[in-house]
Amino acid sequence: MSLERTFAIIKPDAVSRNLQGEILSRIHKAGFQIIAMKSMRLTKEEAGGFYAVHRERPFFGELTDFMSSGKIFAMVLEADGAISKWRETMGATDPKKAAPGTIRRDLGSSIQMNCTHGSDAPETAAFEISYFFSSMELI
Ligand code: 3AN
Repeated sequence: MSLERTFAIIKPDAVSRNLQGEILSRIHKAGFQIIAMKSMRLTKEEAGGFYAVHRERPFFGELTDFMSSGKIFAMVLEADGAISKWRETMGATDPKKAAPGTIRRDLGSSIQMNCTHGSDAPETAAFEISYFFSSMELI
């Protein structure tokens, strides 16, 4: 497997519950390097641009309200096979269906409030990283 970068978010539900330390610890234990990280609060429009692929989905309004409801931590993670490795570390979208020991199973409360985001493919990782970080922040 080759060295790869993925994009991750610690979502507002996790930040409001002060779970960022616990999640960062799991990121390090899983073997990722944190290449870049910033905390910020998205506007609804910025959240909509990020989740543009979901624009037609019935939950889009709810999703963008939630993602702009509080602070997030946006990160770029690096590891061998980082994209699939981070999705395995997070677990399935629905915490009830996520494997034991994953972030979403252990800490998530619903499909929406599932603590973390991770890119699902190299193309989405490239788009998502560039949506949040400039090339100078990724050195
Ligand atoms: P994942 O984040 O696991 O890749 P996606 O891309 O299917 O999942 O969905 C993006 C985000 O949209 C999820 N993380 C979740 O917060 C939200 N979401 C997905 N499905 C639903 C749903 N049925 N109801 C409410 N929110 C949803």
